[in-house]
Amino acid sequence: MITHQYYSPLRKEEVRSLPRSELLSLYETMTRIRLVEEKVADLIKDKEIVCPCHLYIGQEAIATGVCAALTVKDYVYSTHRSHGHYLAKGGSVKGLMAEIYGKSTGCSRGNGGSMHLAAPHIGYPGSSAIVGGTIPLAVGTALSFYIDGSRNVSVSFFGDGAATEGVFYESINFAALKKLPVVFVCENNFYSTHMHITAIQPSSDIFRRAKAFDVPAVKIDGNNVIEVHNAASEAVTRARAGEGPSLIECVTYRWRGHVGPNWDIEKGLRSREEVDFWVDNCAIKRTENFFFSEGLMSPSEKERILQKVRTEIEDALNYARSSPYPEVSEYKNKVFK
Ligand SMILES: Cc1ncc(C[n+]2csc(CCOP(=O)(O)OP(=O)(O)O)c2C)c(N)n1
Ligand SMILES: [Mg+2]
Repeated sequence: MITHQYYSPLRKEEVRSLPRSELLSLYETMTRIRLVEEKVADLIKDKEIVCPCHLYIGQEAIATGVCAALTVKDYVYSTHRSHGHYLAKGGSVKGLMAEIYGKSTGCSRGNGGSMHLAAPHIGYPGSSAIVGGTIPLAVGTALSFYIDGSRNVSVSFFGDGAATEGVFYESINFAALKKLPVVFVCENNFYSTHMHITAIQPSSDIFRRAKAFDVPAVKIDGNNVIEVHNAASEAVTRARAGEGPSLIECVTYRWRGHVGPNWDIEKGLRSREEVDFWVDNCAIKRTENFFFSEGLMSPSEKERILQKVRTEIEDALNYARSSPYPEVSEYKNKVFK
């Protein structure tokens, strides 16, 4: 897709309605996701990482904007493209890297790999490789929050491809019926593996389908972190007030191929022109330019954030490389006999 019908520039009043510390924190989280993912991409190319990784580069503003509207008690369910959601929810870079290396110190004790991250203590019960598979889990969690009378919220991240799965419609139906505290966040990056959305779905407007269930739904610029944050905050407020689910469709683009570090241009799956358009529309660059022009971040503050994140990544790599693999006996206890 070379047009961006939902492009929405950062707006002064909206940005300035958030405290500066929060704005810098949004920038830091997006930067952390980007630098971690770029490092993972390089290490796959070097063949040091052999675990299949679905990189989140290009989509950082969505996980960041949504998770900043949550508390540690709210739950987030992720997908095969899981690293960004895990980091934005507060997962440690060490836990992620060690998991990707298959080490016992990983967040899933080396048993899950990139697609199966779990960190319940930070409200990240898990991600799964089964497309659409976590949508009903998020709804089930919302049901348990409702039964317990808690005011916690459950979030389901899923892709445009997952919106073609029957389980999505069953889940949104049940959530709407019971007015459950769940926020459906559809990351429409136009592609499901190598297939463009126009080749698979009769309409590229996924949000309109939620309206059939009387669920409030919006379609927004997923590369505008403030717009994502505001839409998520509204949906979370509604959910906490017992007013039921919402759906946010975020328009975005994954820079790299479906899995791994390549760009998918060389295979003829998409054009260089299309990729360049979206790289120019980088959420982090847009935020940075705006913050600089409004005096909300100085070049030295940016440098401090970059340095902090680079150090975290170096420490995480040392940790992952020097950690042991899980004991073989551990696996024996985890299979059905
Ligand atoms: C139930 C199921 N069907 C098919 C697959 C193979 N598969 C893995 S990822 C993927 C594409 C998912 O596309 P989307 O939901 O848009 O997420 P994105 O990769 O764009 O983040 C497919 C078809 C799978 N893992 N699970
Ligand atoms: Mg997709």
